[in-house]
Amino acid sequence: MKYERILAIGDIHGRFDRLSSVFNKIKFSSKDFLILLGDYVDRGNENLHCLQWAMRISKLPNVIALRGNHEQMMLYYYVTGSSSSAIWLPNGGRYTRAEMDEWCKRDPDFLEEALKFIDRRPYYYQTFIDEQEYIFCHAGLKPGVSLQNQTADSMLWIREEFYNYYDGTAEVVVGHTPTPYIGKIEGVSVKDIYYPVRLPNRITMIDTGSFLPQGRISCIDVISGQIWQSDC
Ligand SMILES: [Mn+2]
Repeated sequence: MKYERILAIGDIHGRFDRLSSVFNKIKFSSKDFLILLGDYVDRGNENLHCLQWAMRISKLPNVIALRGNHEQMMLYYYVTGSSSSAIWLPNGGRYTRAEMDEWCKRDPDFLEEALKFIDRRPYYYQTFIDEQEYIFCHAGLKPGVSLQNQTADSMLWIREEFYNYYDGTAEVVVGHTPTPYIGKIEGVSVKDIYYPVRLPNRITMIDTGSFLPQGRISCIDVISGQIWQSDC
């Protein structure tokens, strides 16, 4: 690949202050490729600013914005109205929903644009760097199942089954499970619970609790391994 850095940014969850902080530090340019791992909305106080930022920046040819489980819940809530959509509001969606009600008074088309954007989000991004396969997705992969046969539910929601039992050859970079919640993992020293974790089985977890009081938003360059974090 022709890019100098392959960057991934983890969960954002409506923290535009922390997003700006980390994004300013990385000094993103056309020489970089950037993958956003999803969960732009919910739990923060500037959820739609974060979603709008993702909508704008992903128009660049060197940016991919993936789908997170929070975008999926939001889509279900507004579009299908099915009983499963009821989980969105108690999972932080009530903040996004309240913002949406306000925004649509000024810009009645925004809801439709947002839902169209979410509906087009891919579940994963695969690339090869020096013949090493890399897979980026929001939550993870079901162990023993090929990439083509992964379900949306696995890629958006999986937790322990993935990080305890994944044994594939691809490097996998995910968000979804905040590093402070991972707990003690054998063979992994967690110096700082709000710092990305690389597990022995090729998984890198970069959701560093963006919405938590001491949390951060993190970015990693998978080529060099360099990490940038927002100020708290
Ligand atoms: Mn999340």
